[in-house]
Amino acid sequence: KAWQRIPPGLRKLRGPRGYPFIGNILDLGKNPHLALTQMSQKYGDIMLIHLGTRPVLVLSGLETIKQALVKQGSDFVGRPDLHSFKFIGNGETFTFGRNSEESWRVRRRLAQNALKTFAMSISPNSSTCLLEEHISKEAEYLVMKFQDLMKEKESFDPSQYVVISVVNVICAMCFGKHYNHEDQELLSIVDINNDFGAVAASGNPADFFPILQYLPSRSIETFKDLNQRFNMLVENLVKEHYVSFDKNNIRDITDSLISFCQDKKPGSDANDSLKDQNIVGIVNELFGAGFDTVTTGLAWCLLYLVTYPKTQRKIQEELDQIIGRERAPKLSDCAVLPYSEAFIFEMFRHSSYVPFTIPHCTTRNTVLNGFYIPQDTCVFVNQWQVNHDLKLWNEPSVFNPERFLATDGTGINREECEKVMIFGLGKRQCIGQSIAKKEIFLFLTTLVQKLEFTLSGPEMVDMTPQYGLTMKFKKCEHFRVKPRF
Ligand code: HEM
Ligand code: HJJ
Repeated sequence: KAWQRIPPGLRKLRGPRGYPFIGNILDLGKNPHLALTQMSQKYGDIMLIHLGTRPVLVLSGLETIKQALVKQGSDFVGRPDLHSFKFIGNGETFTFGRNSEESWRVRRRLAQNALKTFAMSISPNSSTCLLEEHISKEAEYLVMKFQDLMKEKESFDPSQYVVISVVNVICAMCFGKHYNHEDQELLSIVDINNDFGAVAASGNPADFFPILQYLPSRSIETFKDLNQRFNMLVENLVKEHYVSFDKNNIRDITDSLISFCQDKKPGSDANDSLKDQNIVGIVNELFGAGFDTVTTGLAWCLLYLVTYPKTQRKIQEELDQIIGRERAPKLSDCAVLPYSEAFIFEMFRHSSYVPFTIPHCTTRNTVLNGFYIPQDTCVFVNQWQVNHDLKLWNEPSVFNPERFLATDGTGINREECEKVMIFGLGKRQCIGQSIAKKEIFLFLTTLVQKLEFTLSGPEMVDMTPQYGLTMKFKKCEHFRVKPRF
């Protein structure tokens, strides 16, 4: 009803006409990112659709998105109250929850600081940071494991091994814990082809049709079950930490959060915003966000390597030339390996495997580029559109890492990289961005320095992304590796 009373002088939003009751839900189809990109060409960067009876603002175009999420950041910082979000982390997450802005800010900053401390501190056993130490160890294990698998089988699916390695990196920082690659309990929880991303995706019908919430649904049941097991795993680890907690020996992120809870003075603001039970919520989402996104990114890297062997060779030539074969790559090598970095940016852009940000919500009545937008409007931000915008990119559908190299061939073109949108922007921008890029860079370069990746036959892989919060490709068991030296 707020939509009907547009203040004088302001423009009314346009969008595709929908059906009564269902709105535009059928228009989204199986690939909402593609459907909404196409619609935005007709209706513009700021478009209004209806999912069920609920109005949803869809933002496209890098400049428009910057205007909303950065320049008018506090107007767009909220999260909508979607049905599926209630089950994530027992409804205790600062990412999907609708707590007060104050409570979100305290928890977000706490998580950011804890991550930074336990990733970037110098390791006592070596001269590198903790993050680098964890990644190097896991990446070297993968190099061995892949070679062992080739002794047993014709070919294999690298994803299930990559996921455990990535989990081990985040687990080392959160819990100081290491899992065995054969741990079946963990594998059942962190299987990246689970239904988490399908249910938490922008435009999931169950979020917009209350009636669906009362009907039995396989995907929502698996979603609830997954979140429960996920929460249980984290809760047990946090409980163990309380037992062995020693305030003079803060071992990991969980300890640092416990310490924060115990230090705060009764009655202070932080006291209201962070109770002991929220610790589980915070580490839960660091764990969840930290493994799924990075594993999926690495899986896409491996897929592009085998699909574009010339690109793989160029990365290997760069590694041979700059680092040689004697020593392993380091995080600091990123600055001197522009082709490897360009490959990662092109993987982010071309796959756009996080097609939308997590949905946002307006916190007050606002005006965007002259359009009136009421408080509490659900907002989808189309990252896939930005990464394939013909106004920004030359031949966006072509996979070409060179587009990110400086024209004189000496380094990376930062201006081009800035146009890639996969971590969101503004106040809700991903807090794991720098850790995630470091992980993907070091895992990737360590693997391709030592191994050549191929498929066991031509056309053995389907690159079509399956729509979700993070988009995956179909499980592929046809990867092969050969040691390079
Ligand atoms: C939020 C992408 C890795 C923690 C987000 C968002 C995106 C994103 C698109 C939503 C932004 C928005 O709503 O506007 C990615 C990608 C990653 C990655 C592509 C890997 C390549 C990580 C890692 C962590 C992490 C490693 C933590 C260890 C978070 C958290 C939020 C978030 C806590 C919620 C922030 C908030 O709501 O205030 N990420 N992420 N992410 N990410 Fe990441
Ligand atoms: C999970 C996969 C999970 C949580 C959180 C609590 C915080 C992908 C984008 C942003 C990442 C943001 C966050 C995701 C949290 C997962 C994820 C899974 C359980 C969780 C845009 O993700 O299998 O289980 O519990």
